[in-house]
Amino acid sequence: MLTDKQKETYYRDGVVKISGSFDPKWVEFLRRATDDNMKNPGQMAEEYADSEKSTRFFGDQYVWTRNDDFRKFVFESEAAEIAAELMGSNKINMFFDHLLVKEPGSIEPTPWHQDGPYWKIKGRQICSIWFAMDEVTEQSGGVRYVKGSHNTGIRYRPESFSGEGHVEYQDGALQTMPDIDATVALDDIVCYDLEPGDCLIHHTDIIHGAKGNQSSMTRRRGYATRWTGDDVVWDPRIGTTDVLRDPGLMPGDPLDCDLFPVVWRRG
Ligand SMILES: O=C(O)CCC(=O)C(=O)O
Repeated sequence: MLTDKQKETYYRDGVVKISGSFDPKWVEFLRRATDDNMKNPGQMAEEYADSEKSTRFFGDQYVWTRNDDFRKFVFESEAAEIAAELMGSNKINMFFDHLLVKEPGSIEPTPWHQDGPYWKIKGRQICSIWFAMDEVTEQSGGVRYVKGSHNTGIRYRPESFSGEGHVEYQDGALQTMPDIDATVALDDIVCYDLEPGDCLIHHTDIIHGAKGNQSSMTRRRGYATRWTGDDVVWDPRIGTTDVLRDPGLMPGDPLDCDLFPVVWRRG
């Protein structure tokens, strides 16, 4: 499903764009599921933008646990096998999914961050597949990445997506994210144009963020699924974000459970 060059790009840059690996049917399928979810959001849904200043930047997580269409994508689409091939894993768990919709005119940027520090898991085989439901450009809020930043060994303190700073995620051991726009050369920041059905796969430790959606017409609907491989274990650290419910795991346990099911196994 992936070329050697795509794998090399992922390991070198921390992110790779994949076109043509998903059946095109998933685009309409996920668009419908997204609309349904936005009308009937779950307990983890959030509005990241201030409604007095901006159109919506909507997020919801663990949508696969409540919505049969997202569940179908998680269990039946090409995603888990792509993750297995990329990470060279014998099994793949679904950690969680995250719907991220920036409506035209939504001014709220996605802050620069790494995913790993937010999450109660550890291991190297952790990736996200960000599936584009729309044409996406940097101007419409395409995700921007600092190439190679997954390999520095530095982890930065998580920050709230809704502009409230570090309130929720105090962990004195982690450094504050530097001002990436002011300190990183533009050549080291990559943002791919995407067509509906394309996806980006990124490593858990890569620094990434996004501008608001400056388009006046085009929605930016992304569905990020988070996948883990053989070496990943439960690691409920201070300063990490809540999961949907207690998974019943002990620190160091493999993730296999109802909340983080094994979706693919080499066989
Ligand atoms: O869609 C966005 O704006 C941010 C995506 C992101 O941070 C992620 O998928 O990890």
